[in-house]
Amino acid sequence: MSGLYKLFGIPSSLYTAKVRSYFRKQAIPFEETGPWDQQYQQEVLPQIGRMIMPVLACPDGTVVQDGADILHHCSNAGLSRYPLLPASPMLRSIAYLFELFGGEGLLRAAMHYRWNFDEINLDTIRSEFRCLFPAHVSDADYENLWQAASGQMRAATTFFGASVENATVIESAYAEFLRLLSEHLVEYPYILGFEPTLADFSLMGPMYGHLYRDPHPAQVMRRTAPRVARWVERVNSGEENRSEYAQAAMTPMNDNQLPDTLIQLLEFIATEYLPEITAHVTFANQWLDDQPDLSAGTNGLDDPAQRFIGMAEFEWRDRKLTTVVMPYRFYLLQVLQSHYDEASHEAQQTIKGVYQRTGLAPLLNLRTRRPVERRNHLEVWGEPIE
Ligand SMILES: N[C@@H](CCC(=O)N[C@@H](CS)C(=O)NCC(=O)O)C(=O)O
Repeated sequence: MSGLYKLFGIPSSLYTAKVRSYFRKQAIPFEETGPWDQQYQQEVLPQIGRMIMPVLACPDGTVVQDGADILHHCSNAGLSRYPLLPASPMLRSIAYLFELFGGEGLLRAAMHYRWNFDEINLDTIRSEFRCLFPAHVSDADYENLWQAASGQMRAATTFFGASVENATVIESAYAEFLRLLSEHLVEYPYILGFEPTLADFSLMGPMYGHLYRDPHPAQVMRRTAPRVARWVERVNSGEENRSEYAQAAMTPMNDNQLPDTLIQLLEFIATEYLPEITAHVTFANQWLDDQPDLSAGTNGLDDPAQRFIGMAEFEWRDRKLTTVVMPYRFYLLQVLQSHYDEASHEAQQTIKGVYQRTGLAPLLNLRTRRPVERRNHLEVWGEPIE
């Protein structure tokens, strides 16, 4: 093994984009290769138990799967030149919120803009998906592989509610997000101020992996939110290209007076994502109640690599949606909640105040009856919470 960190993923992978941006911004030398790589196939895959990206192979031989775990692993190893998490408990809570929302809440827009614009996107995506397979695969063989891989992702698109029928609402919600983020970026080069954090890296999943790179959404972003496109480039670069920001203004955010532009982004997250995650927690609790004998340390399903437990319905903006329930989302939600539980009374009051003001307060108490834990690189249920 080389002395470098090795990242397994492909350029168009959503979750790999989160990890790649962290490595680039933190100026950590690494090499990236696809899941076709011999090391992935022969050493990594048997360890992680499912075909998934991103995976990080560390120089000491440790293998870490999952974007969130990879960032926290590297941060704990002291690799971050910019702290992954802000020191302030208030801002840290918002960083965890963006980790949840970035990877999971923007998935609908990310999938819609990739898979519902075939005329503009399809040739590009077909070329991008070639990176999943070894270079020697023939065109004829690739055609079959592409049909299978793209078919699977198209099915996933509808599981996340990104159907053509929902197109106008998805697009207007995303336009609103771009507008709010553009306004926030007038004052701040990053989500939580003047340094990149988990919040920025997490948003890179959808915002870079799909929405900046795929032809149709790339044009939408460039034309309607060029400042957002520059932020995507900034977060993906080791350089500090923030010349558009006045040095004088670089005072850290004040916990007790968060910028209105950030508050508005939080309100957007409440409207966009709270109904969905609420429905998913309700579904999961019913599902857990129906399986009183579920063994802790398992996912409760026949296939230990399966990531979905069912479909839940909820009201989203002016319509009803049914989306797939993934325990992984609770894994991220729990981090936000544990941080809140462990904060000082004073910090809890500040966090609660902001969550109440923005409509996010239910998130602090929305809990599944069992925690989601990670065992052997898979998400599993823990013992019931008393
Ligand atoms: N929570 C996981 C999600 C990873 C994930 O879904 N990755 C996609 C690519 S962006 C994947 O590998 N999908 C393969 C599959 O589901 O078969 C993480 O952050 O690592």
